Amino acid sequence: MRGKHDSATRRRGSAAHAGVSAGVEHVNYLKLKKEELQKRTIEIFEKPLINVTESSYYNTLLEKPLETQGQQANNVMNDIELQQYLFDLQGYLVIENVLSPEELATLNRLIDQQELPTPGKVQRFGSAPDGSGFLEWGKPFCELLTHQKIMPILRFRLGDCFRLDRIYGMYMREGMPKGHLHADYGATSSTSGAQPGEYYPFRDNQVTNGFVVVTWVLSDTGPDYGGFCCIPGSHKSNFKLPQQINQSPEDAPCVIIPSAPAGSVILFTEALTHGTAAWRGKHERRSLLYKYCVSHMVWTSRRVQLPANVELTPRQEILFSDPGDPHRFFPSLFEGFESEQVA
Ligand SMILES: O=C(O)CCC(=O)C(=O)O
Ligand SMILES: [Fe+2]
Repeated sequence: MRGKHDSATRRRGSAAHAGVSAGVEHVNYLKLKKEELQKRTIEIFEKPLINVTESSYYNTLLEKPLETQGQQANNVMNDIELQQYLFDLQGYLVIENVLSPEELATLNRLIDQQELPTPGKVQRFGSAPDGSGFLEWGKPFCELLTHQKIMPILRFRLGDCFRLDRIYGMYMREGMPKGHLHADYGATSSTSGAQPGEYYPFRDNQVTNGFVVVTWVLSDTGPDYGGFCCIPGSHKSNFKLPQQINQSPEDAPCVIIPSAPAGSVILFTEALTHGTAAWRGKHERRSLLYKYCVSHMVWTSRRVQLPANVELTPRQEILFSDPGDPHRFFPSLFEGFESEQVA
């Protein structure tokens, strides 16, 4: 809406050269007087860029806003709009305090009970496919599949229909070496010579992104310890990763190890150039990775199997479906599951 000041400016015939056509105001900012320019600048910065509550897209995503608004004002990372912006900007997102200390202790205890071999060359545990991997180790692992904190974020990335493509845990002991930086889509991917696909297109105000990894952090990771590392923003890069960064990522300022205390979740797109930094922590690294993709995409021809000993919810079971065209051959994870979408 035009303000009082705009019409007054026009009436005076000042140098503002403001005009309105089809509801859009045209202003030649170069010709505005200093005070007028200052006032407009302040107005622009005070106005929210997107009014989330009025956005119909947002309203279709959530029946009620997340438990965020007001109630959790001090936990800004619960704001879905902020999460959306940062995930798109960086290609990854860390949300702290998603797991309670009790949930964390339970998951770690269940892993301890497995008496896994000491991590060495192999840094992975509980992988699937084949089989069900660590999902068979108990219900708490299955509850993470459709955790209410991650589902709205996955919906932004993957739409209403997505599947669980693969899972594995990662564990590391002090002194274990780094892994190579890589991206599964885009210029840096090993298949970049193939027919170009669309790996991170942004169209019609929606991100369509095929693969998202959800990493549940069960012990502190970050710059002091090692663990997940990445090049923020690299999911949008048009150029292949230069050799010198690939060879010594630890010397490249663009490679970061995001800080993620135990109980956090790290979400990242597989189009992001990412990897595993050498582990320097005195404690064991423990993370659980759940990899989701849009329903019509697959990484491998094998499937994660339903765990035989844990009863899943109908919504969780959808994640194990064979690939299929969204909605036509693959059901929505949100329609009919509204009660599971908010706390
Ligand atoms: O968390 C990590 O160490 C990175 C794992 C990884 O490369 C991946 O999930 O694709
Ligand atoms: Fe990876």
